[in-house]
Amino acid sequence: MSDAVNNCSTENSADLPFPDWMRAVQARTEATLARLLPPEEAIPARLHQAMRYATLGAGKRVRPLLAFAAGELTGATAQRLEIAGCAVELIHAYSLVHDDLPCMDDDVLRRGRPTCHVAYDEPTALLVGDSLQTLAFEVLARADLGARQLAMVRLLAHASGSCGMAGGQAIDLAAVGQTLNQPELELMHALKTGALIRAAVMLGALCGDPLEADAEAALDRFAKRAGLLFQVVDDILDCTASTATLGKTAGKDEAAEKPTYVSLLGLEGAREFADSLRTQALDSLAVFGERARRLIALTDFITHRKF
Ligand code: GRG
Repeated sequence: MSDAVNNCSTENSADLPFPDWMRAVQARTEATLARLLPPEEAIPARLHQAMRYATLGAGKRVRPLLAFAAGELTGATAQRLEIAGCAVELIHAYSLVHDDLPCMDDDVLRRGRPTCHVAYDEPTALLVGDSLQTLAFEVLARADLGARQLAMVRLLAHASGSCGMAGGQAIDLAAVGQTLNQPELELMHALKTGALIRAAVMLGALCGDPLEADAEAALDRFAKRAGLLFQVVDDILDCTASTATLGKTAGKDEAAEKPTYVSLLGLEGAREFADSLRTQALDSLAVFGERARRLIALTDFITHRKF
């Protein structure tokens, strides 16, 4: 593994400027995912090729970045954080494959490439999602993650299931053509997008030493605000950025008559809401002082991202 890839460990990353740290975590995540996924020649080869196609070579890796940044609060090792971060990223990759299927959002472009069911076929894409999801739990269960490993498995399962991401997707599908008020919209997004972002942060922290109860509550507050912020920015980008920049079809929410923060608050209102979520997220980190500097920088990255 190259120095850049190794340097993201919490033991020796203290001096890296944020962009270098971010690139190092992204490279380490890519290398770990490549190692954890079945080789593409292993039988059934077509399924394994499609799993690697859907997971490798693109994506911002925001969730692993959050896990690594949260791990800095509890002195977690990079060996544990790469496992926690990749488990969440595998769930995320599965959700994108299923979300793009014709029976859901029916999209042909993801991460600048044909979606999985277009590049392969629908049954394969369905099995890719299923297999990535179970691989996430296999990865989390077979590593040595310390005394709270079972709690980590439980946390990821809850965040992914019907009371988390899958439940949020169900609400999203039912909301097409409906007008939601702000609490309803917030619940949908807290589940669909927020639950996994929150899981990434809390899993990263769980890789290290236990936090005091009030510090854990502050981190949880941060994670919830950051998850919602991520979605509000996503809504803004959907109607302000181009398909080429996003690597996925722009303007889909409006075309599909989906309630979003932009449809509810207007573009300027959504921007103001994002700004207030950023402030609330950063306020929650105050208790951690300098140890939260990567989380602070990531909050700004999430706020100002262009895709
Ligand atoms: C199918 C159970 C199931 C759930 C799908 C995550 C999700 C629920 C749908 C994705 C649709 C979507 C565009 C949601 C908005 C927020 C989001 C998750 C955007 C994509 O995440 P990024 O920007 O993607 O982190 P990359 O490609 O960078 O990994």
